Amino acid sequence: MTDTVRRVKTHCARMDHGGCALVAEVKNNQIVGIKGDPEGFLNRGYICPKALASPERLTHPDRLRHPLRRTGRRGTGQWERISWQEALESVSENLSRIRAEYGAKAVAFCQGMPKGLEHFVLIRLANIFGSPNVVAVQDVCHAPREVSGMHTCGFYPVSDFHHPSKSVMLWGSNITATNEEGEICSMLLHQLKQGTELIVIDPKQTDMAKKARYWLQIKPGTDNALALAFLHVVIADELYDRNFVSAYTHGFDELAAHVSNYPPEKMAEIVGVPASLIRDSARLYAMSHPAAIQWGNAIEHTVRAFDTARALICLMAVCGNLDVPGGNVQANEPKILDLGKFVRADLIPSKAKEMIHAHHGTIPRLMTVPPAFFKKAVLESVPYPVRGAYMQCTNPLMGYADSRETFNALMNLDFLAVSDIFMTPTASLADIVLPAATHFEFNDIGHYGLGHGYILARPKVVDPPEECRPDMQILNDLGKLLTPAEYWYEDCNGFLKSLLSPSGLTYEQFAEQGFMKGENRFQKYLTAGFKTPSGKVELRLSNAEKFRLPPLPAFAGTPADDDPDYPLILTTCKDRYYLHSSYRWVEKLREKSPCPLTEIHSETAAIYGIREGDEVIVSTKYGSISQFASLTETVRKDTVYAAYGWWFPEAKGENGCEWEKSNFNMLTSTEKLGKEFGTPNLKSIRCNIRRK
Ligand SMILES: Nc1nc2c(c(=O)[nH]1)N[C@H]1C(S)=C(S)[C@@H](COP(=O)(O)OP(=O)(O)OC[C@H]3O[C@@H](n4cnc5c(=O)[nH]c(N)nc54)[C@H](O)[C@@H]3O)O[C@H]1N2
Ligand SMILES: Nc1nc2c(c(=O)[nH]1)N[C@H]1C(S)=C(S)[C@@H](COP(=O)(O)OP(=O)(O)OC[C@H]3O[C@@H](n4cnc5c(=O)[nH]c(N)nc54)[C@H](O)[C@@H]3O)O[C@H]1N2
Ligand code: SF4
Ligand SMILES: [Mo]
Repeated sequence: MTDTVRRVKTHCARMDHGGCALVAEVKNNQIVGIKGDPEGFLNRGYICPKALASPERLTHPDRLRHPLRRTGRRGTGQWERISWQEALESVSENLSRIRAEYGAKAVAFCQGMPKGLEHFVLIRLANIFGSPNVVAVQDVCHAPREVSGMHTCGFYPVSDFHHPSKSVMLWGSNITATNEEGEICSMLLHQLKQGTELIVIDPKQTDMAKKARYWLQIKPGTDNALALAFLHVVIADELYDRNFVSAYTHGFDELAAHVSNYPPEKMAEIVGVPASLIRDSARLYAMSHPAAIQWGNAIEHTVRAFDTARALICLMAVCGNLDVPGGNVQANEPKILDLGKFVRADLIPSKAKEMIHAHHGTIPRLMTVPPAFFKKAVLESVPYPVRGAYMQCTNPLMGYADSRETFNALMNLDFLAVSDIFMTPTASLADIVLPAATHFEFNDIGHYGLGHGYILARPKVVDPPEECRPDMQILNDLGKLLTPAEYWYEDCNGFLKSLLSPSGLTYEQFAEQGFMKGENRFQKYLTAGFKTPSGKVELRLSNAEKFRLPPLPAFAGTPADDDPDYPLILTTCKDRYYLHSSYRWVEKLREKSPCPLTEIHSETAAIYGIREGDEVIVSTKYGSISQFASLTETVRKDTVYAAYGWWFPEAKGENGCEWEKSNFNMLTSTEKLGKEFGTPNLKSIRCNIRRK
């Protein structure tokens, strides 16, 4: 055994979408030091507290280290240790039995936030197995932005921070805390120093709101109303890009007539922002070309996700900011294997018709099942029964809306296998639990399939502990048991090799190079038009009637109705020290954020007789939770921010680690869903609050 310190360059991952280049110092198979790599093309040396706590993530004494089989009743915490062979055979036998009895589509393959290549290997397994049902969290994470983009302009318009923008509008995106989209905020902060103007649309005074020229403290859930008011100003003041609009848009006159109904003076009260501020911000965005809109989760955390995303894409388009450097661009992929080929989409041509959500009339090109519809299939057999599930990298009991319903669905499955690194509330309900290796413990590739135009090398740094295995390896082995072996590789390096093969690079050469980026090509529409039915940006959707979609983005009222019993508005943002429900068990992070805090304006708190640190009960029509009050001036007086993702690993399995007590999703519901994506309201719910 050597005791010299090795330095390994890799990229951070699995604590958000990843992206920061890191240098890890390794001694005796342990990470002993970690820092941001000054040469990182995205982060230029930046590293956040989550990444600094990485080593503890790997070495925690309670980490899962062996496959487990349930012995007592489901959820009672009784397990026996079994071998990998027994575990894989049990998963394979159970899923095969369900396939024989109910058909392949009765098995769901579930994944949370995409973390690495195993996400796509899971889709591949589902496709080869013959199930159209990959359940993911895309209903509230990116699909509304991505798929609305595909229908409107033929691509997913991501903000381009690699080139200077004259102005940037951060719309419901807390980028310095979340590194949303893996577009590291270091690049934006650098631009601000060079004079880029900043507009922030957020109910909370975030770090970036403090730096902004204009901060619009919007009432949660009214983003589409505000975006329409922006469009009104841009069109009424004739600030739009005439040449672009006349040559490359479809339905401008209809949009113009439509948004004349949304003047700032009328919308000001709805959105809770003064009309003059709306006008000034819209003018600044339209007059500083190029400009980027960095849009976050707030766009897609309400039942109005589609109209909101559409209104913002129309705004990008009429201001001439689509696919120009420093605007919102269609990223060009490097020379690597096409996603469809990687996941073997060819093997399941009927997927779009057969997947669960097709029955619910969701938007075409949404390819993962919204969790609300997955639960309906499990609990009510609508549109057909789903009886088994394989879950990896996800904790649905905390992440899906309506946790009580999720609990019932998980309890109602005939078979549930969960791969995780820790015994989470969800894993505690499984029949088989598989101990996964995680970041730093295997060769991986980051940012594949995310539409940002680059992939990042994540070479292995240390060996995984005891029996932990990379999900890619677990799936490759399971694939051989469940489906014809010819579709699988000798080991999981086969996936890396095939992905990289068009580039001609081996994984080692790629890792040496660090990343691969597509070429900088902009304004592809000049020669190729837009990939839409009309070949133009569809301000008015030409297929609206066919797909039963609203042809123009509209404001159809707030996502949740007013309710005198619940006079306040509940919303949330992610904790900068955790990823969703993950890592509450990492001491270094827990010290920074020890307990669930509900943020409330000091004046509102005074009305409700709430003091700093009081234990409070936050209630909605759907449920109640307890958290601790944090008094602040940074949120609106009518809005309460409850913390999201809280369970208590230290409760050691008792009552599933108290998954109900402070869990935000006890307060959400699937009663009302957006038609296009099956999205529930996560960010604009009526609530009340009292001292416990
Ligand atoms: N109310 C509310 N609900 C939300 C949101 C919100 O803002 N508010 N956000 C939504 C969004 S944007 C998303 S993306 C989803 C997130 O939903 P999930 O992705 O399900 O979120 P996590 O709670 O982080 O669960 C991830 C799990 O993966 C495990 N894990 C970590 N690394 C590995 C690994 O390498 N292998 C395996 N097998 N497991 C691993 C972690 O221990 C953890 O249990 O939640 C959504 N739900
Ligand atoms: N630390 C950390 N980083 C993460 C994650 C994490 O869990 N923790 N999750 C990762 C994932 S999967 C994702 S998708 C991204 C998400 O990253 P973000 O898009 O930044 O997500 P959020 O923190 O949910 O919300 C963003 C902002 O929306 C504001 N907001 C709340 N309600 C409204 C509203 O109604 N309208 C508007 N305009 N704003 C509102 C919040 O105050 C917050 O500042 O982050 C990724 N990075
Ligand atoms: S911001 Fe994200 S990618 Fe960067 S160091 Fe932190 S967790 Fe890693
Ligand atoms: Mo997400």
